[in-house]
Amino acid sequence: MSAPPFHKILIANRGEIALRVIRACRELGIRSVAVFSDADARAVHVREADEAVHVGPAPSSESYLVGERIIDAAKQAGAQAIHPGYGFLAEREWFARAVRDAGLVFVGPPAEAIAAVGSKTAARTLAIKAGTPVVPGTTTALKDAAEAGRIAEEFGYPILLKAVAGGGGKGMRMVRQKSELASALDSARREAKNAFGDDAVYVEKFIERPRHVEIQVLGDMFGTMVHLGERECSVQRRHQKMIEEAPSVAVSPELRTRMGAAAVAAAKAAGYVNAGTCEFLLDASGNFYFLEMNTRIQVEHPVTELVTGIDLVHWQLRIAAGERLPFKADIVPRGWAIECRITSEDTANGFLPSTGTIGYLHVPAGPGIRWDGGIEAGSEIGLYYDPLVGKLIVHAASREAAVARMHRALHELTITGIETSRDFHLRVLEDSEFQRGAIDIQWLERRLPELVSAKPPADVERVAAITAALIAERHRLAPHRATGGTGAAADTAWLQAARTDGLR
Ligand code: MV4
Repeated sequence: MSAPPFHKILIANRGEIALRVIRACRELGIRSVAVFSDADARAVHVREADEAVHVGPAPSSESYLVGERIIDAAKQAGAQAIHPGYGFLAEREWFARAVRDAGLVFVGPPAEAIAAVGSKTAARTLAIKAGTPVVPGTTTALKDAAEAGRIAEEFGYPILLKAVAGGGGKGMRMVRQKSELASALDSARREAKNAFGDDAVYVEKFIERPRHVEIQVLGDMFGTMVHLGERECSVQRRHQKMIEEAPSVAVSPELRTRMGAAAVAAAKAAGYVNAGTCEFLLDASGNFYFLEMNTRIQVEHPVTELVTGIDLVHWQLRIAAGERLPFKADIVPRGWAIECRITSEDTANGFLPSTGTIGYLHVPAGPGIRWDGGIEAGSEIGLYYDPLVGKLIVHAASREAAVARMHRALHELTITGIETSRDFHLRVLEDSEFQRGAIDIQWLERRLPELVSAKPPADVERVAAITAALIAERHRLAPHRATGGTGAAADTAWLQAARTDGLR
């Protein structure tokens, strides 16, 4: 085995991504240091790491977001580098700089590259210079509504007002006609100021019903930059992706080559190093437009790993340690991968966060299955952090086979103690439009009412009815006996179901 890139690193994150990085460390012979808050003292990532350092109380603003504490923990543990995962401190320019100033390696791009694409107008300017197509619009902040009006006339309505410091849809307003412009500008500014402390707003032409397609890039310190193809991320709700796949039904090999070259050019222009993602909108005519660059490992990175055979977290670590990328020819995706984000949300009740203790966890297995999770039986799911409890990822020879495999895997997945998005994902996979790949960024929200009220297949109801009858029978024979693990509340619900079904 070749020498490890580092001997010890600290992982400034929690949950599934912390575990993902810990696993990569173990494979590469690197010692891992976890950090944890009060709420995570018994979390899986803490147990699986070689060492763990407590960094504060449950709220992330007092623990996972306190850069100084985390850097101190790294120094105290003798770590050489910090992997930020995604979220938390991953895309904070000041953190990347502080890590470097502390004499440690930030496993990610240089602070300067984070800054270069952090401003959306600066990123657009860079992309244009690199020859990467961007959405028609401005590259400077708007002065006032009059200027916005002139620009809107030039590009034609509808337009989108976007926060210069933005990303993820905050501070974004669609304007269909001139009369709405002034008030939309006010509210976009207010929201941008609140979210980013900067009320600068610019204009883009609104692209109707596009897909969200992103390109994974990987660059080393010696100027080599490659793309690893696209991910289709259109299935999302309120800017939260739910299902991602690689490749995309809308991307031909020829389009992949062009989008890949455009992404590589934009990333090079930003002085980018390490793993990054260029987000594009792809319209129904096959035109693509650069939106923004994400300077982190993304939640959905596994679908790219499965179709390319390249371990992105391994390469993040090797690049950060100064290794050269060995890839020469273009990487061609093999087969099809799909990821479902399993969240602790009650999809039948407006996706309300669900809390509780995991009672039982059965993870699917068999051909082509990967589970990137951060929970186990006994894990407490609270309200302090993101509702993502795990990612179910499948790989198969074709899209059709991958859809069938994901359905089979979701069927096997059992999580008790909390509500999860598992059943909702099953309904999406059964949808004929999804099965045809006829999706765009509004598809899920358009279909949400039917998908959340869809009945489970008949066999599930039959099994439930039989179970209700058995529980009712057991209750009648021994009403005083303990309920045997299903819990008193659950038994009451089943008994009621049995009664209403006339199964007594
Ligand atoms: C757009 C757009 C349509 N036209 N820009 C949303 C978040 C941010 N990343 C950019 N976003 C959009 N920008 C133009 N000119 C539509 C969206 C958008 C979107 C983009 C990707 C994934 C999901 C989305 C959901 C709603 C709107």
